[in-house]
Amino acid sequence: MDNLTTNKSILDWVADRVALLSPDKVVWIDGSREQIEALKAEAVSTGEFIKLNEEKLPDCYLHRTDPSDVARVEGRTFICTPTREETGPLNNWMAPDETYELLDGIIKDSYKGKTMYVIPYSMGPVGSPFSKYGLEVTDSIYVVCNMDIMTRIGQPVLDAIGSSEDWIKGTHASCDCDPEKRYICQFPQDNTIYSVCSCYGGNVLQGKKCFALRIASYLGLHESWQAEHMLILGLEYPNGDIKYLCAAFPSACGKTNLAMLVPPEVYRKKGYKLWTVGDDIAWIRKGPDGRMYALNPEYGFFGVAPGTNEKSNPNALAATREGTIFTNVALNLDDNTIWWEGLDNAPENGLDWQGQPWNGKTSTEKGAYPNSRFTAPSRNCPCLSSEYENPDGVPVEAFVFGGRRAKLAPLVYQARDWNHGVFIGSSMASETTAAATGAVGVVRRDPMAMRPFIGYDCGTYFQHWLDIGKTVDVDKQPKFFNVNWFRKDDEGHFMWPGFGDNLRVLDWILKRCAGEVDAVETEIGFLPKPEDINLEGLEDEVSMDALKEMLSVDKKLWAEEAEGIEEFYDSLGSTVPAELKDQLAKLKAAVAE
Ligand code: OXD
Ligand code: MN
Repeated sequence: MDNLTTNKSILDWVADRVALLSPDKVVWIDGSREQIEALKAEAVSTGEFIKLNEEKLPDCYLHRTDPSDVARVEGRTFICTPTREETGPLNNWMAPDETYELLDGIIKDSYKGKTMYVIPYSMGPVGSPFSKYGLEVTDSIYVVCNMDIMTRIGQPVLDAIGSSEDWIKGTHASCDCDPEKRYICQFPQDNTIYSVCSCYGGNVLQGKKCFALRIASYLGLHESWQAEHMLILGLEYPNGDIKYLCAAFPSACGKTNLAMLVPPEVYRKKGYKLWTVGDDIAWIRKGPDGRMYALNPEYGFFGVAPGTNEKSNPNALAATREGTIFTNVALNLDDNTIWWEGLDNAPENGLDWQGQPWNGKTSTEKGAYPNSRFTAPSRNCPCLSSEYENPDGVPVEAFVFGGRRAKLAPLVYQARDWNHGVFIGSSMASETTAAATGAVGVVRRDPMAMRPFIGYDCGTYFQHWLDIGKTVDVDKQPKFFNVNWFRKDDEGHFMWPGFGDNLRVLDWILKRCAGEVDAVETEIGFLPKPEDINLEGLEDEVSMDALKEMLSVDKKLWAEEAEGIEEFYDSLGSTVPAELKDQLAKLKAAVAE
């Protein structure tokens, strides 16, 4: 097959990869449907893919990974910069030269007897001012087919790169998937990514976490924009206006569910609609009108399967009904479809995620791995925003942060201004699952939900947020909010129903942005007046007293929280901005008894 480009930097790099990896054959991924179909057929013939029921799940496949290779590996993820200081204390660090030597040693000649696939891909619509391009070489058809869903691939990307040297160089080598030799390495100064000895999506679909967050956050620092772990959604009002917001939550807090929520009936009847722009990553920059715009650089959803069902997220479920690759879910042998925990009708005649005979009615073992995934094309999502492909992104009214806090954080509150908002994001935290049993769980700080994804030093990242604020006129700045769907009463029950009813909170947030509703100033920021949260149709589930409780601030708990934030800031070293330390001092003073 011919090369698809005359770009010297690309051809030299591919030749260098061939010399290192020694493939039998090189195949350039051109993005044609015929090529992808042929690769899927090949993967079925070797057993790498199982073709599912074509009538019920057209063009859908099941894939199983090695049981030791089923999740992102934070402990083996490295930022490789010339100095340790550049990566900061939250990241693992290795020196670039030694790392190249180590990794090249592991992967040398590992493509022998195999094909090297060269995938040109774009994060963002090809040609958009936001978009960035990359190439990933891989020995895995699974990676090619997933990248085809998650990113825009092929010839148009090479045409857009033209003769430029500005593209990300990505090397993936499956090797033997040995967990001891597994490395996920980002080299921000070299625009380079290596994923070695893994085939799990979050490690090897390099467009996602490796590029669109770790490398992109570093690029954003130097080019004055932001790569954030945020969903983007639009709320359409009965008059047809649509307002957009971005929201960041740590994992297991329902980001995909919020991004695709179904409005409560009272809202639907009035004509409100919810539109999804993205469920995981937002690239954010100032537009020509001085406002901030967000774009989803991805092209698909790489979602957690278990728990996704008609009640929790009918839109995500619908998105998986065609052209989807399922990873590590259970197989229903009766009709050759898939199953996971949270769906009805567990199959009696099934195979579990490792391919072992499994009876969903009687087995106490899980059918699907808890982190099993679907890779589904965005275009399948029934509530996909018509602005999703807009190369200029959507204007952002609000940044929303959140986490699981059983007692501390109110249902919603608003920051006083940009810097206070950055303070709230920087001190974000979530309680571990101990919270589910009623006990207050262990608090893990996860600033802006970016803890595993900031490609450089955390304090410097906070400063970048503050600096971006200074570039935007105050009247054009998005407003900052914090939400907590997970507040519990004294018996340990969740106080807020969540899911679609979270729209009631988003409604208040957007009303605040439009200046349409008052708020109460408290020690921690602006809280809603209880009567301004619309409980219409929810009166049986949430009493006014319960709502008041969810909107209360316990100064003693906040004083403890301030101590926790101080400890966290201390652990981050000297780069934590003075402005944020001032914010912390203000909080401490406000909640002191
Ligand atoms: C993800 C994650 O898979 O955040 O999106 O881990
Ligand atoms: Mn994520």
